[in-house]
Amino acid sequence: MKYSVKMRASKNNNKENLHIGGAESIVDEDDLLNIINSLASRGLNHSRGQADFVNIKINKVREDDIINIRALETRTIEVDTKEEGLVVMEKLLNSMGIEKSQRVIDLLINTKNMRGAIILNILTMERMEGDLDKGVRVTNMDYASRRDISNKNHFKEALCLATKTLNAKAIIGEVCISDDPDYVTGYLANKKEYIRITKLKERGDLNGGRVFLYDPRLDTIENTIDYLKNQLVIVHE
Ligand code: WAQ
Ligand code: MG
Ligand code: MG
Ligand code: MG
Repeated sequence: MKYSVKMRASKNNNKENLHIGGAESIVDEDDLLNIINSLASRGLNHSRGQADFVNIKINKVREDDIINIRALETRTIEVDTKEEGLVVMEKLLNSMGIEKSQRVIDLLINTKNMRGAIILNILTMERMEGDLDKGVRVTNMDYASRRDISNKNHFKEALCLATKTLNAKAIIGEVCISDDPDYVTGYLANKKEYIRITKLKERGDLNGGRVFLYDPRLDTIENTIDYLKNQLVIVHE
């Protein structure tokens, strides 16, 4: 028996509910209480301050509904400046056959305050995510191996998300910049690898986002969004 456990934490900010963090796991029954503990403490003592609300949702899942996939290969490209990092990203996009790579980058670096990702049609350069403020959130994924999730591990969590995302038939690439002001390493993923680029923004910058590159010839947008949101995926390293 396996369970999906999801945590989200928020703060009160002038009566507004401000999201400060979230995390999730897919675990065996034996690990369930430990994971609830780790996620609760992660939510309560978040790096963006103490939470006012922590919501933990537990769902039993059917093993037959889970697909198992191998993590993308990873490599790192070291750069000294954000400008250099963005040039590396542009060249990688060009090498993937993306003609309007500069437009992909403009969209990425101007994104802020979205909870989910932009889905960009690579033929028309139209946004496909429907809710343009929120974007599409990829969820229902985890690693096969046990790990300590009481603190955020940017790299591991992003690799898990990218592995699930790039396994969608029609998603051929992803670019990402963290919205955390102290985390300047971002990445580009394609069907084969997850390429870390060590500087894509200046320290202190609160902007960040994700753009998924969608090829409409490979699958419908409905199937693609349904897969990203709902398919249970376990990633093997
Ligand atoms: N699904 C879709 N989009 C998301 C999700 C999600 N589950 N979570 C976050 N986003 C979008 C949203 O627009 C955020 O503002 C943006 O991505 C960045 O999210 O190898 O920390 O959680 O070291 O800040 C990269 C690690 C870390 C690079 C990325 O993203 C490396 C990171 P954050
Ligand atoms: Mg976040
Ligand atoms: Mg995240
Ligand atoms: Mg963040």
